[in-house]
Amino acid sequence: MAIQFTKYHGLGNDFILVDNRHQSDPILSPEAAIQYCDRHFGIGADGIIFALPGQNGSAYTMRIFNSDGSEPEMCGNGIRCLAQFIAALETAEGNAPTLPHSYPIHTLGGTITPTLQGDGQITVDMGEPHLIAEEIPTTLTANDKVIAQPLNVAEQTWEVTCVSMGNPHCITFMDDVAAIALEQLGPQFARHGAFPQRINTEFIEVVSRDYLKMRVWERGAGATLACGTGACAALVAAVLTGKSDRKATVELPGGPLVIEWSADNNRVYMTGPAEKVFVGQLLLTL
Ligand code: ZDP
Repeated sequence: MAIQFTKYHGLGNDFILVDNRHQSDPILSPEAAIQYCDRHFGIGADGIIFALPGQNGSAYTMRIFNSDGSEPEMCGNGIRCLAQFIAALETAEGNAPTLPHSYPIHTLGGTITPTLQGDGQITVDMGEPHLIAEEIPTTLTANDKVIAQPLNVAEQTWEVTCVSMGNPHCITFMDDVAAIALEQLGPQFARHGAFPQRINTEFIEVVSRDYLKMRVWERGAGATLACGTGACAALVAAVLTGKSDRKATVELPGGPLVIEWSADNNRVYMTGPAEKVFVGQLLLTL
């Protein structure tokens, strides 16, 4: 059976999008995700995303498998791609949305709402960041926030701040992110014993109070060109440690995202692009 797919990316963080609206479980297995995400034996992607029927009053549901087959709760770049994908499906069916248009999407990390602006940018209401250790989850403290706490990795002590954007993030600030040994350190953070669900790791350089530079090692996907939830978590961590304003540009290897944490702490907004690259058919049998 041939299944249609569409390839999208958000600042080079790339995904295979599958129309799964006819069924409430993903039509592909985590093993299939591993194979299709492979850049040599498959299509190549950081993850595979399914557009499923809505739940709890949401328009649609998003599920995602990382390139290693694990399932994250949320995906910031992915949900911008999903919004574009859904709009394209609706347009092909004669129901083109009038822009700006918002889609409340059910995810394992709660309801997240992307809004397609008229100019190709997508602003996502990413919901509330969670800061208490057990919500991350991390065992670094018992029942408190983890802000600028010491963590030993690779025989060094790092000062880390932990934030959940539905999925877990560990943020470290430094003078020069270009100098960080990402491939060596990333896996050691991701699999550190203090993080029972593993963790996404962001290394951040504060260029100014409204401009951060970020490199990321993602749980389940490794070094990626961009991470939307990571950029949101990094801005929250920068505000918590007094390093940035509530609105800043976060420059990733694949390009910039604009992130804002609302004054009441209840919402993080992320604005950035999502591009369609190609369509094709899944032919591997798994
Ligand atoms: O939490 C995880 O396991 C991440 N690898 C999920 C993907 C996050 C993503 N890069 C984003 O943009 O938020 C897609």
